[in-house]
Amino acid sequence: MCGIVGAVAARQVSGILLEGLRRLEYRGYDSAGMAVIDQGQIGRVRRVGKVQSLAEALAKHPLTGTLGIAHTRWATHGVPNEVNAHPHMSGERLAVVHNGIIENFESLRDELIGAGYTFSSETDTEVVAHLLDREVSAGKSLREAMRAVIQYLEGAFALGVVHADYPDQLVTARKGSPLVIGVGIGEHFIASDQLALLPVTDRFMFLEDGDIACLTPDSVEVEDGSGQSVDRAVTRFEHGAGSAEKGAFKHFMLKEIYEQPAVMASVMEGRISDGHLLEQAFGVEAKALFDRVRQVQIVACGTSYHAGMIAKYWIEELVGIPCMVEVASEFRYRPVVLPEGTLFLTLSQSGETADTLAALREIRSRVIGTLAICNVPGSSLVRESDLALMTNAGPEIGVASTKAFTSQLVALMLTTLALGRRFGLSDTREREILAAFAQLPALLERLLALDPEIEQMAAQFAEKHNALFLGRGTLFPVALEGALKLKEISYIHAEAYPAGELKHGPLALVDKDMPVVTVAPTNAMLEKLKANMQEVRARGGELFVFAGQDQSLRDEPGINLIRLPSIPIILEPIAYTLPLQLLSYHVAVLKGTDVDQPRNLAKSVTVE
Ligand code: HGA
Repeated sequence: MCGIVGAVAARQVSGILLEGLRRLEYRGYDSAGMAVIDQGQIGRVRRVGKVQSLAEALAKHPLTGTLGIAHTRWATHGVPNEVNAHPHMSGERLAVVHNGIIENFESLRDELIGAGYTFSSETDTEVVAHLLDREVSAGKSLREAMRAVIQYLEGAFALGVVHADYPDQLVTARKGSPLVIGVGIGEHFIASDQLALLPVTDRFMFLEDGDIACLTPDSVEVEDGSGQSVDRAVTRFEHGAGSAEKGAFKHFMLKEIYEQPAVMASVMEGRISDGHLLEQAFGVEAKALFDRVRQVQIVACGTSYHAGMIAKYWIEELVGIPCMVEVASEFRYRPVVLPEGTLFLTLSQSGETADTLAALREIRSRVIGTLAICNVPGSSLVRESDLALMTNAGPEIGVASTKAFTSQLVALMLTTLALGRRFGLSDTREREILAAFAQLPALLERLLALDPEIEQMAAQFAEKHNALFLGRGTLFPVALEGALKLKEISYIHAEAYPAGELKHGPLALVDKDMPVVTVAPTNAMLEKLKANMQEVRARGGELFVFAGQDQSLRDEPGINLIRLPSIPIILEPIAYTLPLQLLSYHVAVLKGTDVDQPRNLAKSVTVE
């Protein structure tokens, strides 16, 4: 995932741009570049690799000037090399940086070649530079040119453009990819996120999809998709949001639970356009690799393994190809049989999980390709896999994983859709699913409102020594994850079972001292689940039920019920995870454990 920075000021901007790029490094990139306008000329420097390589190049060839744009690239079209690095230019007078994917770039490129333009890169972005030049050459202002050009573009984009004939204008536009305007005094900025601009401002304006803005040192003028001039609110940066600071929260874990609505949006940002998935988001080689996939082998550890288990339900239902899931520490040490056409998919928050990494290294030569779903760009897993999809969850400090898990699930659904297309999943179904996923931020906000009720429920666990978690279908891995959270941070022994297994053994454990947590959404499995709950009640077990809208389940003696809002079935595993995270959190706080650093556990398990 790449990043953009831009500045228009009265002072020199190259230092501001470079620091902005450094602050975007966490997003991952393969090359970096900068263009600055000085005395009517554009100076440009680009380098493959780290921002530090760009910094060293700039030390030798400094770029002076008060208007500029810069970029870190994560290639989607064309290999990572200097020619493909941004900014891209049309002629000598116009430069553009772009975050996103222009889906119709091939037809636009053919049209531009027909009009006499020559292309120097393999990127989709270069069409934007030439389209803008064509409009400016036809007499439009830079801003009018941007308005005209974005009408031609299909896909997702955040754009920053400078032109040597407009030495005090930075023109920007966004649709589907993140972009924020930093508001200063006598200077203005753009960036992919607020963190990039914190050294220069704490006031930000967020553009909406389809907006265009024209920044000068003294003004910011925004127009919406219909060309109407609009005011977008200026807000102050809230310290702690998305960063490695606790802010007002008592623990990182609680902060990270509460970040999940925003995280759901950032996993999808720039990867969906007009209701469908942009599969190039997986990387340059994605299409060629996905075309050859016939089954999927997922390997992961701990919480990530539970995410993989949910993906198995999704892949087998929506794609209709086999999906195997295994914990890495088992997989890597046994002789595995992998059929032709296996995509090897690893999941890890840190990308350094020793067993997962070892499994990848072991198997790489025996599969058609490898995909890592990971939260840390530049991690070993990402570097060593053919494709990578970042979960964009931001730093996760609490040892017990929360937002990393739910963001992995969103990334896994995007993977499911990319594969599903090749096996008959209709465009309509893909759009329905993505429309449901678009509701996630709002839905998770509503679930967070249940926090006080969940905190009350937690009081009944503080004295317990054991707990049982039950679920069916995709909610079985959710139950496993709920039990793992409780174990990890409250040290209460917890087990999870598919509810249908109850009578095959664990029912023997049920008595008045064994709380049984049940995730019971209103879906096709509910009637079966209710029968399992009766089995518990009949043995004097106390039920703690997270229920859907089905009214036959009631709060009554022996049944403690928290009712969740109505939730689309496809979102159930993500939605039902959140109350279980809160339950574990509050139990741990009541027990007085070290919530963020539970005993004996480490965040990134880099040893086997
Ligand atoms: N499609 C452009 C920009 C890539 C990007 O946004 N990455 O996250 C390219 O391939 O250069």
